[in-house]
Amino acid sequence: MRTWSSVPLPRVPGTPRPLRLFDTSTGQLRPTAPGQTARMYVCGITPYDATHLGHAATYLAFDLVNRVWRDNGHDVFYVQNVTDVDEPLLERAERDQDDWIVLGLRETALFREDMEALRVLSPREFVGAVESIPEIVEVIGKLLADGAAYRADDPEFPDIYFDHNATGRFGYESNYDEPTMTRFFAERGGDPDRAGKRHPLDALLWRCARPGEPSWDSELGAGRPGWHIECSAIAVNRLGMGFDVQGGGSDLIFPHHEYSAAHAEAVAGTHPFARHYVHAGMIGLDGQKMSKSRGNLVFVSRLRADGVDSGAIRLALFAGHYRTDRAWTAALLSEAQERLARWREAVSLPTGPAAADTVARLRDHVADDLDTPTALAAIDAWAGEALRRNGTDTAAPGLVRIAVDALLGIEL
Ligand code: 5CA
Ligand code: ZN
Repeated sequence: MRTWSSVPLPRVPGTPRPLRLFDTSTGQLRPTAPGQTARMYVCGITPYDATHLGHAATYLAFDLVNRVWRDNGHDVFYVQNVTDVDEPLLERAERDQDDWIVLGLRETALFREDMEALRVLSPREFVGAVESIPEIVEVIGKLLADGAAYRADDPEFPDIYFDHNATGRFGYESNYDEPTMTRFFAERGGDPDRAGKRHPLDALLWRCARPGEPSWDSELGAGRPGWHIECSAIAVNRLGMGFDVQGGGSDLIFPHHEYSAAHAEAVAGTHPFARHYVHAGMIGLDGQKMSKSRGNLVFVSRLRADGVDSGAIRLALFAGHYRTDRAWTAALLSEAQERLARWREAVSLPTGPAAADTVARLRDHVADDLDTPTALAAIDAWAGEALRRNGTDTAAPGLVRIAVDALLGIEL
C-alpha cells in the first residue's frame, strides 16, 4: 500500500540519549540495542471506522520511539500493517450495506490523512493483509509441513489451526495465566469452542471459504488468513527475526502478540520474534475503553475539522505516560491548548534562558521509556522563565523550537 508522507525531521544540537523501553515479556525496563538500522513493527488499524484518539495515542507513542532512535543517528525500518480483511470490517460493511473493500479503502485513506496531520513519521512499508496473502499462505504451508499446524476435524470446513504450544514457549510474551488467556482469547477474536480443534487455545491460521465471504484461491484451498499470522508474516518477511520492537496497544498483548510471536518462532525455529514487546495503555472516554465496537469515540478527523492544532492533540496525549490507561477529556485538550500557546509565545521571544540543559532533560526523559509528563515539565520550566523575561540567550528560543519539533513532533 501507499504510505503517507513525513515532514522533515530537524537535527538537534547536543548529545542524544539511547532509548530504554519497558518490555512486556520480561516485565523490565531494558535498553533497546538496535544496529545501524533499528527495526520496528507496529500493529496497524482495522479500517472499518475513523481513527480515534486511542489509536492516535498508540501511534504517537511509537512515533516517539522512532524519533529517539533517529535522534541517535539510526535509520529506522518501520513497518505497519492494515488489517484490510477481517471479521469486524466484514461485519460493519454488512451492517451498513457497504462494500467491505470500499469501506476499507476509505478508512485507510482517512487514517493516512490523520497520521500526516498529526505529523507521525511514516512507516517505510505500510502493508495490507490482502496484498500479503501469497506470503501468508507460504508461511502457513511451512507450519503445516512442520507439524505446528493442522486441519480442523471438520469435513465441510477443514480450517487450519496453529498448535498453540508448538514452540514450547507459549505464554512468554504476555505472561498471563491460563484462565486469563482463555478469557482474552474468547473476548478478542478467538474461537475456543470451535468443534474439530485439538485445544481451545489453538488459533486460526486459514479460514476455508464460506458462502458469501471473501476468499482467495491458494495451495491451501480457497479461504482467507487468520489475524495473528498476518502480522507474523508481514513483520518477519521485512524485518527478519529478532527485530527491535513489536508494538501496539495493551489490548494486543494477548492473544495477538503472543500468537504472532509463536507463529514466527515455530517457522523460523529461532527465538525471539522481537527483542522488545511494547504496549501503550488504553485511552478511555466516560470511564470505558474507547473502542469502535462500543462507539464511544472521539475522532482525530473530527478534531481536525474543528480546527484543533495537531500540537495540542500531541500535548494532551503526552500529558500522561504512554503505558498508563487514561481518559480523554475536554479539560485535557483545553489545558494542552493553553500549554501550546504558552510554548509558542515563549519561543517567539527574541531571547530566553540558555536552553542546552533543557534540551538535555527533554532528551533524557523521552529516552527514558517515553516519560513525556516529565519531558513536558522541562519545557514548561524553560517557557515560564522565558515568559518572565529571564534570559538573554538569543539562540535559546530557536533551539527549543527545534528540539520540541524533532523529539516531540510538535511545531511551535
Ligand atoms: N488491526 C489490528 C492490529 S493488527 C487492530 O487491533 N486494529 S485496531 O484498529 O483495533 O487498533 C489499532 C491500534 O490501536 C492497535 O495497536 C490497538 O492496540 C490500538 N488501540 C485500539 N483501541 C485503543 C485505545 N482505546 N487506546 C489506545 N490504543 C488503542
Ligand atoms: Zn497486528
